[in-house]
Amino acid sequence: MTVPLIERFRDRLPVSAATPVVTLGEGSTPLLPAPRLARAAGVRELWLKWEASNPTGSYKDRGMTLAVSKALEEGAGAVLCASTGNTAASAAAYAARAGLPAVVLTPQGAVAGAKLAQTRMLGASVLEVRGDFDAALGAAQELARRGTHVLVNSLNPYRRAGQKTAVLEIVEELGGAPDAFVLPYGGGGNTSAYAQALAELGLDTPIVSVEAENRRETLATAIRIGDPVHAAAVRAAHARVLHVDDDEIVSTWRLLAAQEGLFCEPSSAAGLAAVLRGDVEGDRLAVTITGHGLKDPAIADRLAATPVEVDPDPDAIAAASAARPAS
Ligand code: AN7
Repeated sequence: MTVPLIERFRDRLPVSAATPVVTLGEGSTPLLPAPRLARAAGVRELWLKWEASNPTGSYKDRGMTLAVSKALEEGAGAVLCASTGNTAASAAAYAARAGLPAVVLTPQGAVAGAKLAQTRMLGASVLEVRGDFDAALGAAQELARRGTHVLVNSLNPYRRAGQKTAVLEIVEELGGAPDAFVLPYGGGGNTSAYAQALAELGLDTPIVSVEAENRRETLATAIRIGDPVHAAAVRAAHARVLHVDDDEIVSTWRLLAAQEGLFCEPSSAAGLAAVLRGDVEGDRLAVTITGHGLKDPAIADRLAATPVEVDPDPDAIAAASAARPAS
């Protein structure tokens, strides 16, 4: 099986021999060259860190393996999070694996249906909060203060410690730092985790964090977060914050699928959208693609080309198909 993230990076993580390792085979994700997109962006090397290949389909699993392992070690009775969907699914999966109950607070009506289905299947109690993500996170923090549940949002330092391993993998695989790390910016936990990794490695590689221009309304529901809880840490990390609008997110999301074969969820395309606009300096960029396209099938169904109806007849199929001559 894939080496668990906690084992691979044991010497760099706050674990001991007594820490139970709750793993689903997270981390060690592909780092893929994207030569066509590199040409389109005018950069020499573009590397895509395909975090969708984590067990629940997003990068959250890197932090969740550690947060849930530590919660179990510390004798927690339950874990709790607020989530736009991916943290929820990850918390539910690792809690199930650990034999702990998970309580998930979601902003009502603002979570992609597949993420909810995933979280429900994984046995979490899903509570739809009448309010936005910020309200749900506020309530989760208040409840966690009572000591009955361990908060596994990225405010939990173990989450960020786990998530920093994406940077360790990229630097190891490239044999050195890229010119910049580029990633989406929702709450900022991942930016903060990347900054922590760079500090520990003694690197001053720039981080470019890309947020939705309209945070409260973006169609990229994963990053529909009005008030990023790690804003101060993002500033302290000197991350460069850029904005992309929904049209740029959608066109990049489509390009990534059509030109590189990577079907991610829309929010995951935010970083690349800024790169394609030419706003990120450097010849060798590492761009993190955070979550899987199957997380949000409704938007793909709405925006992708519709199937054409044909009879089971080869001539009709040949006529209707968009087959191109081999080049
Ligand atoms: C695919 O699941 O906030 O800046 O509750 O799911 O570290 O918040 C998800 C965020 C990027 C933003 N890409 O990262 C949640 C949640 C995807 C995401 C982000 C999220 P942060």
